[in-house]
Amino acid sequence: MLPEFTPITNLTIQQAQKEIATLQTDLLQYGVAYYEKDAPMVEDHIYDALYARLVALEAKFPDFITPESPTQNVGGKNVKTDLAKVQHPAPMLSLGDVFSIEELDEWDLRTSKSLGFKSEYNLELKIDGLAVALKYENGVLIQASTRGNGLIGEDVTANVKTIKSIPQTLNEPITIEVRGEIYMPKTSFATLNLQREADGLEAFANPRNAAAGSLRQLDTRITKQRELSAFIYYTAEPEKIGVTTQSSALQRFSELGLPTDKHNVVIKNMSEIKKFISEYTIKRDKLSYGIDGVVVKVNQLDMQVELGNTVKIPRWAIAYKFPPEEALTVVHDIEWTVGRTGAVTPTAVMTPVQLAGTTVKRASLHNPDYLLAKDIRIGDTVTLHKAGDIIPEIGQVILDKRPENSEIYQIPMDCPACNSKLVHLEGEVALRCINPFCSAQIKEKLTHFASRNAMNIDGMGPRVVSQLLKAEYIKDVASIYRLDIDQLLTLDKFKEKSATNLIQAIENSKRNSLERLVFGLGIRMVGSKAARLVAEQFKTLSAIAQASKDDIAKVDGIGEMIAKSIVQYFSMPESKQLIQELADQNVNQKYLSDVTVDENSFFYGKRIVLTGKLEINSRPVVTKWLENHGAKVSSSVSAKTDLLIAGIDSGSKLDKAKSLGVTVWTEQNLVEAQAKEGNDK
Ligand code: 3B8
Repeated sequence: MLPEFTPITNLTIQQAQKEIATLQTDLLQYGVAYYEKDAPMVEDHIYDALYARLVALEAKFPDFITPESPTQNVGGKNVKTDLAKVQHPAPMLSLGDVFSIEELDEWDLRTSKSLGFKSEYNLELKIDGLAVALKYENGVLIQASTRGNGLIGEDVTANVKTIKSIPQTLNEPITIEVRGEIYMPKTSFATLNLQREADGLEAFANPRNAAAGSLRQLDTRITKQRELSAFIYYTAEPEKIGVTTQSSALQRFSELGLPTDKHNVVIKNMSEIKKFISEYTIKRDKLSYGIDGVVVKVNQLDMQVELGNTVKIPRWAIAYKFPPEEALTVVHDIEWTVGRTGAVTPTAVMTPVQLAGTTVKRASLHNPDYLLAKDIRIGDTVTLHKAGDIIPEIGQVILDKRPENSEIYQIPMDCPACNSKLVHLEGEVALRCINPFCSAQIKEKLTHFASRNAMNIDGMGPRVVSQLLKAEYIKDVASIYRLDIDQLLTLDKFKEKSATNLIQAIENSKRNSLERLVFGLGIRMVGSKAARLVAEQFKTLSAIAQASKDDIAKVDGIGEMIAKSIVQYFSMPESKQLIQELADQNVNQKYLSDVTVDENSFFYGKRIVLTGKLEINSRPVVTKWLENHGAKVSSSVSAKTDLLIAGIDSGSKLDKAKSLGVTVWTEQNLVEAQAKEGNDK
């Protein structure tokens, strides 16, 4: 929580000195945690507020500024990693920021006063990522670097080259340095964290940390597996592309093949800024990437030059930061669930509250260490926010509101499903159930096997899996293929038709290409992407099973850890037996290269509904395109719908989607995503 700040004018010199010293030390420490370890110790808005307080104090008491103060080097961080260093030809500045409309008005006044007239502004969304500089020589990408301390950054060329939206060659053979933001789309962030939790790794706090952690990797293969994207917004050499305004620079970047965010607008007066800000305060939830504010830039480039820069920030641009969305609620219970790998994770169950557009009542507590570090107890009042605007996360406990008789939460010793003793495997934060016969693990494994991206057995969701397990009709993956209609008909809610359909779906799944089976087996750390890569490379399940760790690690996009996990999996006698049983049931174990649909498409396997009048493409064209990318286009919205694409005059379907919390896109969002899919090929 933020401390109450004493008004600066009321401070004695001694008090000021003490506060400045404390802030300098704390902020440096937070900076190291954030920039070097990608593991923030405090929330962004708290860091920002403390930093602003330090700036104000140092301005009033300049004698106490030290060279080590975080205010004295850009971004307040000293860079230290093993990546090579790169000196920026011109300092890579960061933006000054404001947190209220009043401060924005003051900035506008100062700017107009310096210029002597009111300037046009270009408004951009402030992408929540990390800044990079890209050097192109004769149109070829030759270097990429992070901001670092503004003067010296880190060489991330090899990693940036794995980012599909960043072109390796421009559409024109020019030599230019451009700057932009690398980010991780919200869906990729969510998937990555789920996977990390299943693997007992610490989740990333937000997409920006995930992007930074992914980019600042010494192992390029890891970066490649993470889905990063980018937007370009700046060059110090506009003459090289013949532009005189920021808005036309963005246009030219796009012509050169560089990715740009298309939400920018040019405005003539401040009332329009306010409209833009309130518009995106609401719309930000719907964007596929995180934004944390709005950037206002003087549009004329010659006016930017006239205004110039301070040592740290440009005078011609400013970032308006959105207020953090936070709510208070009470924790009623902590539930423990067993995942398919046996990781036992706690979830806080809370009084439902409205938070950034949705009702929230559950938040993952990730692992016991996390829960204990925050000292969350039953009955506690906690702050709740959304990490990276999507995932509800508990900030901190409000100690003043803690019930008097509260007790430290006791971490369970036994598995909530099978009662066997839980363990901490070495080097893991997760608590694990290692009983191979644990009913919850088996249920999760089977549900995963049947799921859309794995064997895609329609009609075999968690509920049916539970029914089948309870009736003891199935016990492992292979037994799914021994089910018959008569068994299904004994189950509640099963009729002739649904039973036949399920048997048919099981039968169809035998003809899946190998990558689905590999993913479905639930090998630790092997996601759908890694599964596809090894299937493509080795072609048959037995070839994968016989491959050595080194052979597997040689596959582009597969790291040592994944390779090790695959070898370990296939070395287990149970796995060998399972594979044999699947083969006996004629489950295909070969890679079928004639799969036409790109399983990596964002749209793959999604249930999508179109509504309203589409303006850019006709409905049949859009439907066909979506189906070609593996989506199921249906006509009615339900809780199972993944995405609603709403055109003009969308009516009841839009309302229903909103009430169900289904993601809603405009047609423009779709076109952008389609463009991205095009680039990905
Ligand atoms: C000058 C211009 C820094 C930035 C800038 O979306 C400068 O323009 C900068 F010194 O950091 N996060 C943006 C974003 C960030 C910056 C920017 N424009 N749209 C962003």
